[in-house]
Amino acid sequence: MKYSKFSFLSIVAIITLLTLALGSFIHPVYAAESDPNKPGDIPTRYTQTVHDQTDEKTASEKQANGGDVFGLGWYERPFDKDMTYMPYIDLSKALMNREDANWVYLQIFVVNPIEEGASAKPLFGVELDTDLDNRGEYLLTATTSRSTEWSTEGVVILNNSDNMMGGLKPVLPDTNLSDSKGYDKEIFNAGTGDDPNLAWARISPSDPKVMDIAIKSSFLGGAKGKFIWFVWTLAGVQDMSKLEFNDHILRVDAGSPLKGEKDLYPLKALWGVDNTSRIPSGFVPTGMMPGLPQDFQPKP
Ligand SMILES: [Ca+2]
Ligand SMILES: [Ca+2]
Ligand SMILES: [Ca+2]
Repeated sequence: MKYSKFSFLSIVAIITLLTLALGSFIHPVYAAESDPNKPGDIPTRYTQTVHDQTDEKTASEKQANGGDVFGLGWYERPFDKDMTYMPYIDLSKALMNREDANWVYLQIFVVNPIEEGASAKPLFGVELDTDLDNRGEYLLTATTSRSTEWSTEGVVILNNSDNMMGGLKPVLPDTNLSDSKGYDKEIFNAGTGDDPNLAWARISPSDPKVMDIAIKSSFLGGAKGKFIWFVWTLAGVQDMSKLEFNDHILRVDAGSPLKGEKDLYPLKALWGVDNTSRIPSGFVPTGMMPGLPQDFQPKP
């Protein structure tokens, strides 16, 4: 009995060693399995989560549930010009995952299934400040009429040619309306561009209220890349030369989704839009950056 017990333990030890050896071998294989030219499954470890106000509870009052701060470029306006609620563009959450060797994955969550908004032709997107000067470099947008398969169709990346995104005061409203160019230059459109596989989108196969977006990690500086990101849904204004909106549209002309803002309510020129606050990725902000949520601002 003693002998067989010893041999049982030996077998366990050998299996354990084999498992350990295989385990250390399996890890790098995982990265190699990721296709550098087509996105795949979205990793779930180390995901950054950003929450956004939703308005289903105040929709019947024809107003937003707070969260709209024109002066910081935070918009909570998933309503049409008559203040009818558009739940299929009401952002509730955004996730970012950078664990894949080849892809940065973004998941954009809204209140109702995206398909419900097909006739409004909204765009789902992300704005990126890649040199951390509070001025966006890129705006990626994806049309919502799409399947649960990854595709570059309807995916566009715009760049800004005057490096004046945000006018004289980035993020904050300029004193006078700005003539800065906004996002005026197309660098990717449905596979046309320097890299035909740069950016992809799909409706999440597991949740019809989620748009998945994949951007090549190398475009954002690879594993160590530092950038600010924030997501958008855009149905009313889709002229990207009007960004930043609070420099190109006066507050009084933009209107307000909040009845408390008596002189501004209801929505006027700037309707059918939602975004999140600006979120740092790959770094911890050490100086004040406008438009970041309080959690990310340095403590006084
Ligand atoms: Ca929202
Ligand atoms: Ca920038
Ligand atoms: Ca500005």
